[in-house]
Amino acid sequence: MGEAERVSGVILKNYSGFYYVQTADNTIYECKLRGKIKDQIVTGDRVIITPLLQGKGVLENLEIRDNLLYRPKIANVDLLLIVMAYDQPAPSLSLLDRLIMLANYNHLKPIIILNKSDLKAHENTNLILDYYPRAGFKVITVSAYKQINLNFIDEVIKDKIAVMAGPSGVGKSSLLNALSGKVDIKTQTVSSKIGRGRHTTRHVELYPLENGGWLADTPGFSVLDMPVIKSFELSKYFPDFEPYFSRCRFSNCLHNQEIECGVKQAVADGIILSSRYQNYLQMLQEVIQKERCYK
Ligand SMILES: Nc1nc2c(ncn2[C@@H]2O[C@H](COP(=O)(O)OP(=O)(O)OP(=O)(O)O)[C@@H](O)[C@H]2O)c(=O)[nH]1
Ligand SMILES: [Mg+2]
Ligand SMILES: [Zn+2]
Repeated sequence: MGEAERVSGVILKNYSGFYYVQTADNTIYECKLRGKIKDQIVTGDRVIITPLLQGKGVLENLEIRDNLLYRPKIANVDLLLIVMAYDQPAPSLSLLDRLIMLANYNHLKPIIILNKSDLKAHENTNLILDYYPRAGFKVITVSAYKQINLNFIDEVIKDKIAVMAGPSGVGKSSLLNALSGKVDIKTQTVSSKIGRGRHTTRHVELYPLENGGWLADTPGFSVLDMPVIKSFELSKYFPDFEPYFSRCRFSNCLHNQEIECGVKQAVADGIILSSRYQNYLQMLQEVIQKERCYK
């Protein structure tokens, strides 16, 4: 018998010494590492394997990564699905704006998912529905519970790797269950939660979706600290502010105390959502503090 064909695949998870690799024909192989590989292999990595009998395989090589997120540790992520609920819990605009900033900083495309569309919209939900699509963000309203509009999420994820982020109880695990159809991921009722930071979901695993593409249910960006950047760079991660930069008098305007600021004018004119600008100022303070520490 000749040498087995090598094929490429994606790491779905790494569990007790085995790597679970999905190949183009949708087979999942349980792989051991070929001894010589030195790189750490993480979920999302594209790899080359040699399939053996009975779903086993040998992981031969790691292909070049597009990117690597550290928390959770996952490679080649394209999209950040920022999940909020119509209500229960009410959407947090500050968390939303922070996650959008972090997605842009990490070169991930942010997609806003408003789940629980079967409930009456909270006023913050109406603000999101009104402002964010106008500001150039993709907003998808769904109900995991009533299976409404889930195909829109399938369409954006197609052939891409997406991770979810959002507060506890918005329905991330429920969405993954509804989208993947095959896997049973633990969900938890809001009322049974005790305090903050208790997550049902801890491991990093990619779930293949029916139409292609992968979704990870993880605590998402568990670290929401601002990155170490120059304070005047922060606003470049606010794409909806950008059209107004040319009207700022100073080229390194922080859009804070300066006179003649296009961004502040756009807020005053009701073009930029004022909560979004307030959240920018909050993040700016954190960036400035970090800037001082790292000087
Ligand atoms: N009304 C309604 N409730 C939903 C919907 N989707 C999820 N829920 C409920 O919301 C609660 C929380 O859902 P989960 O899927 O556990 O939420 P999660 O975002 O994964 O929460 P963590 O894992 O704690 O981060 C559960 O009681 C779900 O049944 C929906 O579309 N409509
Ligand atoms: Mg969950
Ligand atoms: Zn300005």
